[in-house]
Amino acid sequence: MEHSGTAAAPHANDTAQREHELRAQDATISLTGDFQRPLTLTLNQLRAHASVRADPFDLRCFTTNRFIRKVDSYRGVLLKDLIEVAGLRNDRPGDFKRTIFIAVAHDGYAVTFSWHELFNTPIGERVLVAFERGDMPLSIDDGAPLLFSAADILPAPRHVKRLAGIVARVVAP
Ligand SMILES: Nc1nc2c(c(=O)[nH]1)N[C@H]1C(S)=C(S)[C@@H](COP(=O)(O)O)O[C@H]1N2
Ligand SMILES: [Mo]
Repeated sequence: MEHSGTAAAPHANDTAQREHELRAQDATISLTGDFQRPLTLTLNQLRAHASVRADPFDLRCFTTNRFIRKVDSYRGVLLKDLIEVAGLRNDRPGDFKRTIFIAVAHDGYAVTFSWHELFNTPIGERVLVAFERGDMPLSIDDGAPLLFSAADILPAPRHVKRLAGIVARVVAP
């Protein structure tokens, strides 16, 4: 052994600390694409934002109807509040009503929302980017930041772990 235990320990801690910092930097979400003011928020900035609380629920897959597990109540920021901070584009009158939002996870998993769904139906009142579960902070290992659409019939598809960001696209026929 070249290194004694005491010499190796600080080095190992430094490495762990650096990895932790890198992962903490990873815990940001970006709102990009067709927004007026694209932005990036850290998990801590999310925690400082006004938030809502969802009820506990059963996580169930759409494809298989498989019951996955019970999930305690999430607390998080409404997706539509974040979208309003980034600002909808309306270059031509009515463009904003044709905007879709793609929620993309770090593993490439992606789901969509429409402007009407978020701003003109009750679903939007219950789509949140969660940073807490059962009154405990969610860590990156728990899947934070995690997007969840609480009004969905089968919740698993739009229960997006490790959300990387929201991409806005004004779509045309
Ligand atoms: N980031 C990410 N989130 C995801 C998925 C995924 O592949 N990636 N799959 C979804 C689907 S279809 C299901 S059924 C559940 C699976 O949850 P589990 O991995 O905790 O069992 O996660 C949902 N959230
Ligand atoms: Mo699923």
